[in-house]
Amino acid sequence: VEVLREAGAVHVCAQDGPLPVPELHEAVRGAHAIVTMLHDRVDADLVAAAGPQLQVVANVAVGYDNIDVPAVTERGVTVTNTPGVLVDATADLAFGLLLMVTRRLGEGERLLRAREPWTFHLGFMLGTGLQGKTLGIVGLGDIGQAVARRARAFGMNIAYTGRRRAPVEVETELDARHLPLEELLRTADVVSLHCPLTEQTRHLIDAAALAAMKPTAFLVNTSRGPVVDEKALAEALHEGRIAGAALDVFEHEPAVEPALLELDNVAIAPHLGSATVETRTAMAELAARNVAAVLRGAEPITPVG
Ligand code: 8YV
Repeated sequence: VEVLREAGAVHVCAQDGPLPVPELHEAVRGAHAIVTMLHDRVDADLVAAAGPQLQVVANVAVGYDNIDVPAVTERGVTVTNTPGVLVDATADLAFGLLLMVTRRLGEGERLLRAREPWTFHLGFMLGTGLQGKTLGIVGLGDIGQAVARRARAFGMNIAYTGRRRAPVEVETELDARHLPLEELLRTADVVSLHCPLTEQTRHLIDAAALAAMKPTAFLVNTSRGPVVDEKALAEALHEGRIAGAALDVFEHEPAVEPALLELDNVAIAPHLGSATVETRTAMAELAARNVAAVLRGAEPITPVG
């Protein structure tokens, strides 16, 4: 807000979550810039509601599936996002959730908090080790690579799939094998999703994809909920067709498929990927600097589209 105030008058219209569409449209009328978050739908109607003076929409997120980018940019409005600054926080969270499910940390904590009696013995609450296992990454962009680096430090092997091959230096550094999705699903011990949500990736992990995974494998999703068919995932977990899941995002956020909440082999968090003071500050500042750049007629720092 401080950075924005140097560029013009600031109107904070939704501090604690998204506004319903009519209120959002009302709130943006006359704005030259709009700062948005993942649950704000940005489309031709929003641009029309703002008016012809609108110059920039700055999304405080790396993902921008909430924005109809062609519809907005073809009306002469710049769209920006916040890549880079949230890479480490999101990778840390993905790895934390992975450890939480493979080492049964949530389950153990629930047991203690329920004041259940317990006795240590050699077979008590055994989890799954990561050393020597294969991490299959769907989308080896900045966040996927950061997760792979953490996995290497834990002794894991890296395989990945994606539309494009990663640069040779990245493949070499991570000793990463490029595989078709189907083969990655069949061979990985952990499948971690780091792709954007697009029409091609919606329900990429459906019942058939889950059936292709090993029964001992874990699924990690810190990308976007709709990349996974949540009902199919709940069924696969319930029937023991995969070993567990670690989820930071949900298909119908903020709702969570109730069946997932019943399962002990699911670690869940409420979309906390980038939620550190340092990272959210950096994201907010980058969004504000994008707005300031466009309003003074300069190139945006991180444009989209
Ligand atoms: C954001 C995210 O905090 O950057 C993204 O795409 O999912 C999160 O890091 C969230 O989207 C808020 O807009």
